[in-house]
Amino acid sequence: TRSGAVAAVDLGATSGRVIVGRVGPDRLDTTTVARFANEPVFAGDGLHWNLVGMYGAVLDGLREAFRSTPGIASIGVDSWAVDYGLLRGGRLLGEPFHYRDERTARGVASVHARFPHAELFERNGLQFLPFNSLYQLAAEDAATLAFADTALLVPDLIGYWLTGAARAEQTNASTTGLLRVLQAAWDDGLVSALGIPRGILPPLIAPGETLAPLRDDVAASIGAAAGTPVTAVGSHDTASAVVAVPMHADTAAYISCGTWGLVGVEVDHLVLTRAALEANFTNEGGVDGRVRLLHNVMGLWVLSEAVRQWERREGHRIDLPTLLDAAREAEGVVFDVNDPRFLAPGDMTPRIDAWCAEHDVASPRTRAEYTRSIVESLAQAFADAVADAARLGRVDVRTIHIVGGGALNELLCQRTADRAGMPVLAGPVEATALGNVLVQARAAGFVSGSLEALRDLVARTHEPRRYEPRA
Ligand code: LRH
Repeated sequence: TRSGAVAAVDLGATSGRVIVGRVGPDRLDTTTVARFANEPVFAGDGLHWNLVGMYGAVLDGLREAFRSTPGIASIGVDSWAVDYGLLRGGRLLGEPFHYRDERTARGVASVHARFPHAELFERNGLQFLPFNSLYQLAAEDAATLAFADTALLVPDLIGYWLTGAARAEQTNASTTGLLRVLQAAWDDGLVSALGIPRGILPPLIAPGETLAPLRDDVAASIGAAAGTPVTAVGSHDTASAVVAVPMHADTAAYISCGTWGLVGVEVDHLVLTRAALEANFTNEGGVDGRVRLLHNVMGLWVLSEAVRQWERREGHRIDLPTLLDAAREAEGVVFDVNDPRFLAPGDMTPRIDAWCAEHDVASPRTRAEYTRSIVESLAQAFADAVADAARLGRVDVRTIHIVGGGALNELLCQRTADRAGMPVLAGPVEATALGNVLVQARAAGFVSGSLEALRDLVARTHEPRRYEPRA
C-alpha cells in the first residue's frame, strides 16, 4: 500500500462540505477545502432543497480540492438519507422535497391503508419514520411519477451529474423502505403494489465499487485528471459515520449526533424481532454488509431550531457556547424529544410548553432553562436508546461513542454519560467525511482490511475525548 489523497463531498441538512483526505497505513488527515450553507426554501408546493445550487457549490469545492491537492485519486459523495429527485431524459423534474415537508402525512395514510407498519417492517426492516422515501413517493403527484424515468437519492443524483451514471447506492437505498431487507434488492412486489413505476429505480451499487469516471466536461471544469473516478461510498451519511466510529462493535454503542441523533449498535445479522418492531428500531444497511441497528432520536435539530427562532425574534445571532454555559448553571426538565410534534420546522418553545402542560411538568422559563431541558431530554433519549439497542442487538455495551457535531457539546456528552451510567468517548467530529474518505481510500489501495482495521486507524489518528459518568 502507498498513501494518497481522495475528495469527500458530505452534504448535511444544514451545511455541506468538501474535504480532502490523505490516507496511508498510518495516516488519516483531512482538510476542509469548502463549506457552504444548505438552506431549504418554501417554494410553491412545499419545502424544497436547493439542490442545483448545492451542486454548484460542490463543483466549486471540488475545483478548490484539485487545485490544492493535485493527484486526488477519487471522489465520493454522501448526504442525508431518504430524499430523491425525479428525472426524465436527464432533466431534474423540480427541486427535491425536504423530508420535513408535511406532504408525507398523505403518503403514510395511503401506504398504511394497504401495508400496516408491522408488515412493512417484515419486508424492509425499517423503523417507522413518516418521511421514509416510500411514503414520499406515495405522496407524489401521479402524473409526475408516471412522467419520470428515473428516481435518484440525493448523493446518487450528485454522482449522476458528475458522471452520467445512474445507480442507487445500497446503504442509502436501504433507507427508502423499498429494499427487500434479507436480499439487498428492490422489493418488486412492494414497489408495484404501491404504484411506483419499477423502471425509475436504478440498479444497485455497493460501497467501494466504482460508479464511473467523471464526465470529460466536469473533469475539465474542476481541474481533475481525465478519467478520475467517482467511487461509491456509504452514501447514507450515517453509514459513513459508523465506518469511522473508533469503537469495538461488540462492546460499544454509537451516537452519530448532528441534526439527528442516530443511536445504535452494529451487528452482523438482521434483528426483525417483535421487540425491535415495538421499540421502533431500524435495520439499515451498513458498509461491508454490516447492519446498523439504530433508532432516530430527534437530535440537535430541536436546539438549533429553537435558537433559530430566538435569533429571528431578536434580529441578531445568539452565541451557542455562551448559551450552553448558561445552560450548565440552569435547571432543566426532561420532555420526550422524540414526540412527533418536534419534527416540523418552526418555534420549539411553545411545543415544549405544550408537552410539559400535557404531562404535568413545570415548563422551563428562561432560554438557559429551555436549553438545559433540551440537552437533558436528548441525553435521556440517548441513554434509553442505547439500552434498547444493547438489549435488541444482544450487545454487551460498555462504552458509548458520540461522533459528529454533538461531540463538541460538552454538556450533552457529560449528561449522556451520567444518564447512561457509562463512559462516553467523544469524536471525531467529522466522522462522516472520514468514513467517506476511508471507503474510497480502501478502494484505491491506500489502506486495506476490514472495518475493524479502518476504525483502528481512526482511533490511532483521532483520539476521542473521554467523559466519565458521575453520580
Ligand atoms: C442524518 C440522516 C438520518 C436519516 C435522516 C433523514 O443526516 O441521514 O440517518 O434518518 O437524515
